[in-house]
Amino acid sequence: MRATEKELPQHRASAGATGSAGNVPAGGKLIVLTAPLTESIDHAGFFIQMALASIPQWLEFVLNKKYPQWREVERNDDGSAKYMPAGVRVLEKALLREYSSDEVVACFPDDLDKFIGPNTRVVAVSTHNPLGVTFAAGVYTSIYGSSKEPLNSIYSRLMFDKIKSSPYRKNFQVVVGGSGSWQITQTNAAEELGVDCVAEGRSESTEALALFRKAVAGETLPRQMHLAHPISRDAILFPDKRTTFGVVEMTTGCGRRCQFCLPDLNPQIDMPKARIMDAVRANVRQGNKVISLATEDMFIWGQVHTATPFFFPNREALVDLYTEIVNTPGVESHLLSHCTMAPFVVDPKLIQQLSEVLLPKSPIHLPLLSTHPQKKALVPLIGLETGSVRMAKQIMPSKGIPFSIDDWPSVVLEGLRIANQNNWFPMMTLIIGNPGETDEDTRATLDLVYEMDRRGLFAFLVPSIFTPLHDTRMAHQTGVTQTRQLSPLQWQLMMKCWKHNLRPGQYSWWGPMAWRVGALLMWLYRLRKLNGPNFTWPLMMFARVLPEKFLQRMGKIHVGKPLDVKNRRELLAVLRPNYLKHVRADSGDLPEEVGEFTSGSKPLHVVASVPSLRVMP
Ligand code: B12
Ligand code: SF4
Repeated sequence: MRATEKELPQHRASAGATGSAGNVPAGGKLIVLTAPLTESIDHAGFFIQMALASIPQWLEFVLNKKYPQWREVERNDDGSAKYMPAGVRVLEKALLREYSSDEVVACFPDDLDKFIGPNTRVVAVSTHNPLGVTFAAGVYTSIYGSSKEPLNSIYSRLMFDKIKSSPYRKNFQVVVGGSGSWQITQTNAAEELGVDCVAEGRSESTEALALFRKAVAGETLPRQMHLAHPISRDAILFPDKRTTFGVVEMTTGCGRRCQFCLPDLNPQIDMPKARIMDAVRANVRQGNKVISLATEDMFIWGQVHTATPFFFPNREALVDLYTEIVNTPGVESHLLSHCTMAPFVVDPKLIQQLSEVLLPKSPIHLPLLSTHPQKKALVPLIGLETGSVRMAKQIMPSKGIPFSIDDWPSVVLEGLRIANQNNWFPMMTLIIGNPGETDEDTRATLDLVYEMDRRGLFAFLVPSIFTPLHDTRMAHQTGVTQTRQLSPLQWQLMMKCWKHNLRPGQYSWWGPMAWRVGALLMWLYRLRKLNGPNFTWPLMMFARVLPEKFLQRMGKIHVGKPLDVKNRRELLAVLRPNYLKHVRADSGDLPEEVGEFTSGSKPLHVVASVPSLRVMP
């Protein structure tokens, strides 16, 4: 049973006394916010967090060797965290509408003891991927390990154990939120982790404040709760404290309506430029040198709810926003988050202009790929998902709009050509084992990957196993659930992607040999037992034990066949007139007859020029 408010010490009365961490009240803080260490660290770029989310514990030594200081975090004078994931910061801001800054603190898990005291009523945890059961994360640990849990999950559990074992545990309730909180409900892990309430949704909502009020009053919280998403730009809160990687929200929602996608279910909102800039400046003021705008698709910003469809990017607005961000004094580097492929084909000039603005501030160097004088590169995350048009029609019919999904492979290859020409080398995710996926679908995706290689195009291909995300349109569908269920072709696709990723490394004399020997040793030592017989020949292909043509003749692999691909001009030529009118004439390749299309008997005059010159406020 929980203590009632009467039994609890008066938290406000204790605000003056100081405890062990700087000016922390001896009775602890009323509301303590935290997030797993592996989601809060702010150095070495995005990749380190993605690695922590994907590798098992026994491979931690690799990270320790490469980044010996990865666990070292910075604190403010009072012991609170200098930076925290953006989700924690927004929650903190939401709470500060009702509670004073003496009552709320955001700290790293190691410092929880300093802030949790007899006065503490809520410990609120923000999670991104606490149990590693999401796509791309779980799959790699299960390929490599007996422990199926990625490092991220190990560190999350350590944090939950620490909260659970607090001597004041009976005085407070544990609330978990954030984009990964669903993993706790879906795996029924709340009790084991000591979580009282999983609150999914946004902390700006009135429900969120009501929830905290209840917890502060000592009332028992519901096990699960939904917090509404703001529907207007003005209702979104922007943190004025430093965020991990300088993450500042740029948009919510997407609009392309992929069936498996969770963020797409949120309202499509693009944030006002002035508020984005305030958050950028706040980060810089507090010592952040890196900024990253969080979005599902950066290209919709400036084109949400305008007269132009959102899939025709607002070139001027985007270039203006990014120019101002990277030119903000103190911003030394800028990282891209997510985007989509079709805009590369729609407006190559935008890509060229953004490259000029963003490349000098990109911290990513790809010496073997980039033509930039300092070998800088831009690496946004883009969903490729499948090369099979049949499968794409089922799971993501609007992924390539304004282009038809029938042209998806062409959109991917043309988009990637334009990207690579401008030193963008995206990280592209693929889903393996979609519900109803046939060998023919996997062959089609392999054809696309082989075609990339044939054309000398490059993206980091990150295959993952289909994970039904709760509430999505595919939430109740089942595909492949374990790596052992993968067919030989699905394994080949997985290994072909990784072979493709290593292509730049093959230019060195030692690269091919190191990978070949390493892969074979791993297979002999562990992987053949873990992953079963379907893994064997794809591994041999990856390790280049035998030439691919030879393996094909043996009937062990499928060597992708050349694809008949439309170029940009051909893609534009089949665009619907009401879409074509939004394509910018200065980006070239427009059909000759543009300007006069015939719609029935009536000629329709089309200005293929500036779709929208709206620059965002
Ligand atoms: C930036 C980002 C990253 C960055 C930085 C992450 C960081 N630690 O700051 C990087 C690239 C490192 C990253 C990595 C990964 N990411 Co990520 N990432 C994002 C992105 C684009 C923005 C996140 C963000 O900061 N949003 C802005 C803040 C304000 O929103 P928020 O966190 O959701 O917080 C709000 C609410 O959730 C709520 N809230 C948050 N915490 C709490 C706590 C409580 C108690 C309450 C009540 C409410 C609450 O209030 C906030 C505001 O209202 C999102 C997509 C998106 N648009 O959300 C994907 C996203 C969250 N990532 C995703 C994934 C899959 C990953 C990886 C697993 C990918 C991988 N395989 O490597 C890793 C995991 C990393 C890790 N350490 O766990 C998925 C999550 C899917 C899931 N969990 O089921 C998303 C949704 C992308 C997608 N399209 O699918 N990511
Ligand atoms: S394009 Fe990406 S963010 Fe948009 S709906 Fe599809 S998967 Fe979701």
